Amino acid sequence: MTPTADYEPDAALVRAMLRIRRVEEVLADYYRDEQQMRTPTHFSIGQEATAVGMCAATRPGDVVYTGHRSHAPYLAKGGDLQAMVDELHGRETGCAKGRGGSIHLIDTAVGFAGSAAILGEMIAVATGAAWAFALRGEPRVALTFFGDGATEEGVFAESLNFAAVHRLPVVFACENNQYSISSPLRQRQPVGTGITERAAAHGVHAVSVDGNDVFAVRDAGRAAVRRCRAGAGPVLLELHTYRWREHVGPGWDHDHGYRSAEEIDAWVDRCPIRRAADAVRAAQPRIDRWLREWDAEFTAEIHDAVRAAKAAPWPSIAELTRGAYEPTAAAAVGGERS
Ligand SMILES: Cc1ncc(C[n+]2csc(CCOP(=O)(O)OP(=O)(O)O)c2C)c(N)n1
Repeated sequence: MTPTADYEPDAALVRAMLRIRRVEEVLADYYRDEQQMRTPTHFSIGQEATAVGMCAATRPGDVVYTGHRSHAPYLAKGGDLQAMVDELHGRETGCAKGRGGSIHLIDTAVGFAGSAAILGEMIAVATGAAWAFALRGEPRVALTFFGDGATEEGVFAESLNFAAVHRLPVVFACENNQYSISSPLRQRQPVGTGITERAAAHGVHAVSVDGNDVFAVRDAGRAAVRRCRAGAGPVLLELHTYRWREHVGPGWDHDHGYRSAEEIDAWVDRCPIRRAADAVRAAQPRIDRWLREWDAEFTAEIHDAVRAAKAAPWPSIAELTRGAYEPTAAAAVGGERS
């Protein structure tokens, strides 16, 4: 892949979003057609600006955590594509050695510290990482992504409280796509009690941002990260965006009944990639040619990665069970029960 440094910074963000879009779209097709990826898979198609804008605001020493919607932040932070695709195929060469699947991505070499399936879990883990940075006096920031649904877990309130009390360098990036699976936010929370307001009530500096505007996200992310590094305490950014595909899996869900086809189409019209390309076109007239070239480059890259993943070795049973639990301990538990 051509280093993004070869393009000026704004175009590099368009490129990063397009790469995630193309990777996920091609993966979705394979997932549907071949059934080779035996892992629940939550795509971020339509939400690319949140991951790309926020990760662009971080430095290499900063760490990023996410929940189940993990591919986009993993790739935006520089996670290894082949290791992710291998992981989705359950291979030994996967970033979690084939044990974790889509929801358990990790690439510590680039600061992608991990993703996990338990809703809200990584909010606490990121807060803990930020606490460690603060205790050691390291000028590092922890960034955690989560959805609007995760803000309804108790751990969200506990983490914000702890981070505010200790003025921790943690950025809470809430990707508010309005739905927790099929439940709309407007039916889950009383009118007038937004996520930004709830964060502010915990003493956390909170800002509402257009999450489909990658430049607005990057700028808000930079301000948040700067604030954290200056010791001014945590920041929550509520990034308003929208998931185009079904909650989990590769398909569209216009006919599932919990949201209208018109609503989905209206958000597709607010495509973050097209908006960003439109914004840079005046200063960068070559953007349309680049988009075509990048599209071909990323399409080839992801097809190659899937081919390589299918040829990669499966983990051995010994490797898969190593560290999971000790058979002797399991036998002892079984013995007690009988
Ligand atoms: C503790 C816990 N409860 C329930 C679930 C099941 N679950 C998985 S994703 C999800 C909805 C998440 O919605 P949101 O946080 O808004 O993220 P989004 O999927 O919209 O990105 C739920 C309820 C879970 N994984 N963990």
